[in-house]
Order: sequence, then structure tokens, then C-alpha cells
Amino acid sequence: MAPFTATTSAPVNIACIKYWGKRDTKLILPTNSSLSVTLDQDHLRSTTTSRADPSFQKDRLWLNGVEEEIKTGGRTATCIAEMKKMRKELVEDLDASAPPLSTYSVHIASYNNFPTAAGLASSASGFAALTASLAALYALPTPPTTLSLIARQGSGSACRSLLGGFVAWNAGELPSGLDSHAVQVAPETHWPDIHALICVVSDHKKGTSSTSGMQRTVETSPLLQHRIKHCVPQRMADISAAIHARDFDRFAEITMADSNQFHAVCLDTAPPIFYMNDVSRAIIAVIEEYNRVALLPENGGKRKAAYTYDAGPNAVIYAPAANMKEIISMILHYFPQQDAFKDPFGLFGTAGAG
Ligand code: 2P0
Repeated sequence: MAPFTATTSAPVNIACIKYWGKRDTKLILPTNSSLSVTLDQDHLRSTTTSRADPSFQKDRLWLNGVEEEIKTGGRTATCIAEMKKMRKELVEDLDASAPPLSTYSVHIASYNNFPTAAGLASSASGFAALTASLAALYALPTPPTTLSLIARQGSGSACRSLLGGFVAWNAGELPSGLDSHAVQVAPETHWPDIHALICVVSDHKKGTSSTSGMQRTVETSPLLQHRIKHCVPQRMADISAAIHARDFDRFAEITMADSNQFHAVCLDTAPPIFYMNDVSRAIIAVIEEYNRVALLPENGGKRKAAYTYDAGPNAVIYAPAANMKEIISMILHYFPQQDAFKDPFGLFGTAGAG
């Protein structure tokens, strides 16, 4: 019998409008929409192989070669169960000759080509790759937006890594979560000139996990309510327009404002959550000064770089390709001892689930 196996990769994504807070913790439904850039598949990615076989006794998972328990009712178990259900309904129920893979256990092995400890979004690429590899194994005729409904239940931000380019996760309104999915705002080919530089400020594991931190914010932060109602909806519309217009100045202004508000919301949480450190804040100062000079009329009057920080101290700097050399020289000048420094890379390649 032919082996039933499939291998798929999914890249990391970095949010410009941040997801922070759930309105349903089981289904992973967010309190606000978010928008991210999916990085180039060639750089930071998870690669996952899934195999189904009638001889397998139970579903099993290995992460970077180490077996992880699949907890009953947990996130991984939910994703696998949902994918088996889709296999049954969309393939086996319609074609009696299709192998009954939905009844077999699966073995899943996933590798990250970047250090999991580096504070980069490994759960996003990991659950996106897991979902995509099961979709390939099960030969599902399902578009990425529909698969994003499943990846979302593994880790919220994972739903965005199933699509390449600029991706929105619409919060949705339905209690079922069926409208809480990822959609492509623009493909990777629309704006290939935008690059990302990742500055690894610290590769220590973060003190407060995103999952627990964001719920503490939902429970205690008045600023989060203001952000959800009065800031994010306009920013989603404005940054989508900036992306369509390839307006880097506006893209940068919104991205930095949203990163800063996300960290303000963390500080507004009780007890407060601190993700950035002194080096993170010094990088903000350097980029703000770089933009202040760029914004002078005699220098063109437009921002040249945008910083953004997730739930950790590491900086991601977005900039047009032409500015990257100057930005790297500047960062190396001010932070000469920082050796954990990654080369700049083009954002886009074969990003997505394919
Ligand atoms: C984001 N982050 O939009 C934001 C910015 C962190 C800061 O998505 O509980 O790991 O698995 O849904 O997806 C981190 O949250 O949390 C995150 P769960 P997840 O990228």
C-alpha cells in the first residue's frame, strides 16, 4: 500500500495591528481584528510531515525531534479532530473508493528552522504548517481561508500564516467563530520592496505567555476596551488602504502606533506585563530619530522605517529595501555588542500553505 504522507511548510508572520485578547478562549475568538505580514518562506518557517496508517495506535506529535503529549481536548487534539472531520465529510462521504484516512491515527513531525527560544512566533508557523500538512495528507479541496478556521483553534495568530503577503484576521461576530478567519489583503507580489529586519534583543523565554497575558489584559485593562472600540477598526481600514497604495509612510505610522498601544495595554494590565526591555526602547529611540530627520521637508518628509514588538523584547523593523543598508549600519553603530543579529531578508517568496 502506498504510504499516506504529506509535508508542508508555513512561515512566521509579524503583526502590524496586534491580536491581544480573546472573547472565547476555547474557540480562540479574538476581541479585535489584526493584520500581519507573512515573512518569506525561505527564512523563518515550520515544516511538518503528517502520516496516516492503519497500524498506528494513536495520534502522536514530535516537535524538533522530541515527542510532545497530545492532551485530550487540547489545541492540537482539536485541530487533528477537525481535520479528520473535514476528510470524512468532504472526501470519504462523497467517494466510496477514497481510503478511510479519517479513521486512521496520524503521526506528525514538525521542525522549525529557527530557534524556538528566540521569542519568534513559532506557534503561528507551527499550527499553520500542521493544518496545511493534514489538509495535503487528506487531499482536502479547501481554500486557505477555510483552513484558517482550524489553525486559529491551535493558536490565534496561526490563522494568518496560512496566507502569504499582507493578511487580515477578521475578528468576526458569530459565537460559532465561522466568520473569524484570515483573508489576504494583498499578495506578496503587490509590495515586494518592503523588507523586515529582525533584531534578537534576547533569546530568553518570555516571562508571561501570550495566552495567559492577554486574558489578564481582558480582565483588568480599561485601555483595552478603548483600543478595541475606538482605535483598531480605523487602523485596520487605514493600514489596508496604505498597503494597497504602497504608502510606506502611512504604513509605518500605523504600525508603530499599534505596537506602542499594544505595549501600553500590557502596562495597563494588573499586575502589569513588561515585554520590552531597555534595549528594545533604545531601538525605538533610534528609529524615531531616524524618522524625525527623514520627515524634515528637505529630506522628503516621509518615514523610512517602522519598528514593531510582539510579546517579547525583540524588534522587527520594516523598511523599503533601499533603506535597509543604512538601518543595519545605524543599529550596529548603536548596538555594537549585539551579535545575535540576523541578516535582512526579503519578506516574500513562496509564502503560504502551498
Ligand atoms: C500578534 N501576538 O498579533 C500578537 C502580538 C503577540 C503580540 O498573536 O493564545 O500565540 O495561542 O491564541 O497566537 C500571540 O498570541 O496566542 C500573538 P494564542 P498567540 O501576533
